[in-house]
Amino acid sequence: MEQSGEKLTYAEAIDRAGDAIHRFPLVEVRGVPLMEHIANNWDAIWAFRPHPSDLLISTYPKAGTTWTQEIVDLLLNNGDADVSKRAPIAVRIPFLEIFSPPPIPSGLDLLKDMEPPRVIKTHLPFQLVPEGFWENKCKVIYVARNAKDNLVSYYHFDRMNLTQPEPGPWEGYIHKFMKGDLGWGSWYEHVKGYWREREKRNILYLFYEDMKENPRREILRIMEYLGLALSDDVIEHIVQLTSFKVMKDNPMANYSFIPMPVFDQSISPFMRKGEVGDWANHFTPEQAKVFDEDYARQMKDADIPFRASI
Ligand code: PPS
Repeated sequence: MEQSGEKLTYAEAIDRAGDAIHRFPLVEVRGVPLMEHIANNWDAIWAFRPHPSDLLISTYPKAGTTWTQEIVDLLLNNGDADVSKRAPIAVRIPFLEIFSPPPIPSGLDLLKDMEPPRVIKTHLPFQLVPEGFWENKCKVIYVARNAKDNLVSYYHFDRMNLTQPEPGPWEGYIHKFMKGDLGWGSWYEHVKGYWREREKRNILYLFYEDMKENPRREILRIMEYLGLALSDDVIEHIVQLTSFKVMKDNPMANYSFIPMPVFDQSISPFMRKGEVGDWANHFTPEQAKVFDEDYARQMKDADIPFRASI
């Protein structure tokens, strides 16, 4: 990546950012709490104009973004593992709204150096996605994960991502999640926002649990949505390359390219467990009861077929 004419790796850029890296507070943008640097650069993010051929992968944090990014990158490159190892996943598929202390490149910095068609990652809720994506009828893949597993994954991520607010104790974190008091706001509003718009906007709405249950089936759905036709052998290869185990050992996908002091993977690895139902190892029966009652209230106006076990 290029900064002022000089090519820096993520590790070098993070090293240069030095003391500017810490746990940033959340600042609201149109009622949605976002990391401070994102909020401070909101006008530039909102003004982003995609090309009609650009593809957006959108998720609430920790819903299966990286997995889907790797699948899409491999599908677009005919399952060629060497091509998909050309750069870290965050460079191959930039994170639209991310802004960090310089010289760490922003998502917009990376995007301006790429020719369309580009694949772009976002965690923005539907209403904060720059309007050009809808005006240009860009393809959008949305991935949703059941609330309790999503919460568990986010909790461990907030422990190891030293640029996110302190997660605090587990019990309190459950309540922050229920209130939407986390980066990118309410899980409930996020999954509902895209669900309501999915048909009108031609959004491919996927579930993490379906991907775990039958990755081949879901990879084929993505392939068809992208208008591709790959051979069975290539699809099988992509299924293998995007298994949790293989991605965990892939330095271009497992976020080992984002070192301390941003990610401390000794606290919790980015590729942590990759399972459906790990929530049962975290929630007490009483916590699950409180959560489920609140869930019924918050989700009563939507009928989204989430599964917390498979
Ligand atoms: S981020 O930071 O929002 O982009 O994180 P994201 O990639 O959305 O979510 C990380 C969780 O996805 C799991 N993961 C996978 N699960 C199954 N198969 C594959 N290939 C895979 N790759 C990543 C990852 O382990 C995180 O979930 P948890 O439950 O914490 O393990």
